[in-house]
Amino acid sequence: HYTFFPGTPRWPRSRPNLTYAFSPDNQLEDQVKSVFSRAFQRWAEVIPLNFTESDDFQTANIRIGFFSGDHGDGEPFDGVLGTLAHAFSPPSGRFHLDLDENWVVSGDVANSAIASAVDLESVAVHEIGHLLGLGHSSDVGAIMYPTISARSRKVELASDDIEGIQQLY
Ligand code: TQI
Ligand code: ZN
Ligand code: ZN
Repeated sequence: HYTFFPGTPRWPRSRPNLTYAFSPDNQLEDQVKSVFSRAFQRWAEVIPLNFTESDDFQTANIRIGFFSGDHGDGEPFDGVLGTLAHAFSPPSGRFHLDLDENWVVSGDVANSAIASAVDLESVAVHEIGHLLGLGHSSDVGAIMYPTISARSRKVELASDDIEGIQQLY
């Protein structure tokens, strides 16, 4: 079953247009940016919010960056595997990913030759759930379940995720 963060923080429903931007310190390929776009779209399909990319990292609601190790927020990354990414509850909008992971953007993670390959879209969909106010779910099929099998891909919202997010928005 889904959970919310303490106090049930959420983005104000009166301002449903949320922007996201990528850190100017990362030079991301369009293929990588499109993975995030698809991940946001999966949530936008089931709630009355929409997400658009902004060029202004300072003012965007959701700020996405890839960082290695200690990156100044007291929650350092740890190299390959372990912590993959973290995102904070509304209205923080901070979405950080571990630059040291072997991210797979093609979606074909199961066939990667790299044992530590991690599917970017799977992690993005999960972290966006946190950014929107969902905590972890006890439902093993849910996107918000707190673990994922190695080299696996899970990007489709489960009914548990949908029920949770629709209760928030
Ligand atoms: N990062 C953890 C996560 O996003 C960070 C975290 C731990 C956390 N406890 C939390 C965030 C409580 C919010 C609330 O869950 S992670 C997965 C999964 C991680 C893990 O790098 O361990 C995914 C990131 F679910 F697969 F294990 C993304 Cl999909
Ligand atoms: Zn961070
Ligand atoms: Zn999580």
